Amino acid sequence: MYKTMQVVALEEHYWDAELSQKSPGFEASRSEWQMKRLFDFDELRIGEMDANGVDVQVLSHGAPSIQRMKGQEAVDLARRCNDRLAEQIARHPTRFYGFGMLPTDVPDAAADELQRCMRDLNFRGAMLHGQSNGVFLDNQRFWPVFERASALGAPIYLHPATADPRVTEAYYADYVKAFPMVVRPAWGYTVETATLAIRLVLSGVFERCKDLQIILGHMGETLPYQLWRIDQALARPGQEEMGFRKIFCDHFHITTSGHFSTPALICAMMELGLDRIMFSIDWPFVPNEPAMDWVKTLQLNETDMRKFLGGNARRLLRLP
Ligand code: GRE
Ligand code: ZN
Repeated sequence: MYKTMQVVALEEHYWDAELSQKSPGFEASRSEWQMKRLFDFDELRIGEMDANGVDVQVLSHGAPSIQRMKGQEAVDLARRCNDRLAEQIARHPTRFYGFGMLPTDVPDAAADELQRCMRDLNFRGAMLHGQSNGVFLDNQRFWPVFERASALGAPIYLHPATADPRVTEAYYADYVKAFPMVVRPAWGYTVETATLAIRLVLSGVFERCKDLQIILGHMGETLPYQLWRIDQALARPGQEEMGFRKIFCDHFHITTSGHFSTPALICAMMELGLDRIMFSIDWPFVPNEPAMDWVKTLQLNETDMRKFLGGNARRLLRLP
């Protein structure tokens, strides 16, 4: 059944050569297998898409992207990276779309870059990675970015990055040597990104930015599972209409990147509804095979499967 359906995966990464050179420790904990694929836009990438039935990748830079670069250097470098990504997409226009990177260290310039990405480069939104040089992105200094995203109808994908070094030291230092992934997909990434999502709701940014849509990967970074408890604990009498659950369900979409669990998917479907859930892989941090093997086991009806595999992404990202 899924063979006749278009498969769109939207947390699929690449690395820019110049930005990675300027990012110390970029290769740490990343395998040779992943490194080779992050810089490839041709045979390896498209060959593995074809071998597994992935029709479209929406490309984004890997973590921490431009979120740890400062000032005018960040502004200029983000522009060059986005231009280079657009060139790669133009070489395979039916297979690739893009999420831009934004130099959040200079918020007004980041908002302008988002607009340039959408209007001039035909990107489908932007991806932000964890804190911007140590500051959570819900801080009002970053609201120009969210206001512009809302006005442009540009979804913002919140991707994990490693936590503040003080958190890593206090919470993980004694296990990180034996289990380096504890600060990344095993747990640290999840905590970091779920915290940012909760802070964004608390900040009130969605009252200002009525059309802002946020995407979370990794099956929603645990938030669908926690939704009832968070909503109940934060509830304020007389403000039921502005509760956490309502804001989360109105302003967030999630993807399955790197999290191919049917019980987790069922939980997310019950909390958010299928229309806000989009298949994704997280290639090349996760290979395509286990993702597509999992999809074949899902007992979704044809309409829902079509939405899940590509239809929801097509609508949210306005893909042709
Ligand atoms: C990363 O290095 O950024 C990474 C991993 C594993 C899973 C996802 C991911 O190492 O982004
Ligand atoms: Zn990712």
